[in-house]
Amino acid sequence: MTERERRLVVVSNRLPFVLSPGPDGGLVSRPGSGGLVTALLPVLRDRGGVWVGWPGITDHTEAVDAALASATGKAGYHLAPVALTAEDQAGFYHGFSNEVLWPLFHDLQSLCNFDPVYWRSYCEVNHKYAQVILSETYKDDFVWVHDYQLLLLAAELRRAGVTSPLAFFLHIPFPPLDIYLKLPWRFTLLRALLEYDLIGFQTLRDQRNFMHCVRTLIDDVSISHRSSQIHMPDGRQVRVGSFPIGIDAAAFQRQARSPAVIAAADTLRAELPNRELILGVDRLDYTKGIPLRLEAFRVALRQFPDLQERVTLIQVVVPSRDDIPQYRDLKLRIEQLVGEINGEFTRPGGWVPIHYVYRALDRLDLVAYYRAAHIALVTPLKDGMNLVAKEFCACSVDSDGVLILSEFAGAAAQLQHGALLVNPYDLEGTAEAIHRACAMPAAERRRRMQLLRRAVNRQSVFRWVNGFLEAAIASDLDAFPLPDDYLPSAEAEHAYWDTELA
Ligand code: GDG
Repeated sequence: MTERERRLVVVSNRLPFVLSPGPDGGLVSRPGSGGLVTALLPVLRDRGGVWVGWPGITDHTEAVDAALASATGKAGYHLAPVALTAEDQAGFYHGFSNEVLWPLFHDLQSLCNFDPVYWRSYCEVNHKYAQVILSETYKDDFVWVHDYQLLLLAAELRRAGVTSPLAFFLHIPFPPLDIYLKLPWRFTLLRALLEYDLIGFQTLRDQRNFMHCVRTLIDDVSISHRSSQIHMPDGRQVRVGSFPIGIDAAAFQRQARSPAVIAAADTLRAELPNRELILGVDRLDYTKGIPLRLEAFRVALRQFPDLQERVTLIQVVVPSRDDIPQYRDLKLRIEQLVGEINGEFTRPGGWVPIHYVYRALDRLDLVAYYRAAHIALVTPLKDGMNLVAKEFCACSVDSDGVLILSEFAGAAAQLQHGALLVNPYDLEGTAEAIHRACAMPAAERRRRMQLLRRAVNRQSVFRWVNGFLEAAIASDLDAFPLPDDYLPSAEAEHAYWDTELA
């Protein structure tokens, strides 16, 4: 391709579009406009941009190309699909990404399946993404790669001769050295990451873990500037930073105040009158700590009988990765616990302690749950950030909600002053936090929630994009300016994960 104005090239596992069968036998596309897409859209449109990713369908047919061509027209930026076979998906995505990197990076190495076949598939598929980038981009485009599925992409691009700046953001945690060391491909992977020019993490915790691994495992580099620059033997500098992702808080707030949400939230509260509503919303994932949360809730009901008939836990679990055995087992464990707890405490008057919802909600219903809930129980065992915690705060427009948050969620770094922090492994500690939240005086709720809402508003997803791109510019002499009208947009209507990075 010939040279022209530098564009932004976003690369993620999935394209921000969902393709599904249309009425005429073809495919129709539904855009994703969740937080990340909403925030990147102005930049992609202004500079001209490309989004590279898998379209979500393994049979790559002309119908896929046609649906994407039409989606490109509507999106205002170019969609470049990476064609993956079912075998690729099995080895690269379900295998190496979700049975090796996902559990390992969440400190759960006993759940890892270090199958060498998975690793080979991961290498091959990263190569495929690189091929699409090479054919779809110009020499000076700025490439921003997202997440753990694409750790090797920069190394693949460098091998093909790419010299332009490459940036990477990891949405999940980076593990401590002693856990990272378990990875059979630890040196190759770390060296590959060092082919990026800017590496962004969610929190300082992750950044420090990464630097500790580099310092210990890579002997021909030197580290300076308070651990934020790595000097490579070939003279290159790799910059490292933490960029906590945010949400489009204004859009959530606006929707939480809409008549449709108010009506739906009123209905929810009316169906469960005089109850303190505690909400959990999670993808079906063992990192989210759902079984321990349910156990903590059981301990709370046993140790604080005043909570009985006063609280209802609404636990929404959104189906995810159910072709992986651990996820199927997790679902059974959750259902068993819900059954046990409801069996133990349900009373003839109609009180059922846990309302269990196993499906994806549409955005309006999700926001209505956030608005109706008095308490959010967000207790992951480890989480890169956790957007549910932030969305709950944005939707608590009357400032009367209480956030109970795991200290192992990345979000705890920003929300620690307003939230009740808990160790999710400490059942009695979490039970006490539930009791404390239920008994919390209105003035304290308000004070805490106002702190939380300020933090969530301040650290929006727009600020995140801005901060990341500014850091990228600093490592690059050619400026990559943001559009003048870079502002939060009004809409973010679709599910976040199923259209973006899942
Ligand atoms: C990864 C990292 C990091 C949930 N239920 C429904 C629904 N959701 C939306 C929420 C939220 C998103 O899904 C979940 O985001 P999380 O951050 O909580 O978790 P992951 O999916 O694991 O995301 C995480 C994130 O990347 C971003 O960097 O924070 O740590 O693991 O936005 O609103 N959306 C709809 N229906 C539901 O039922 N529509």
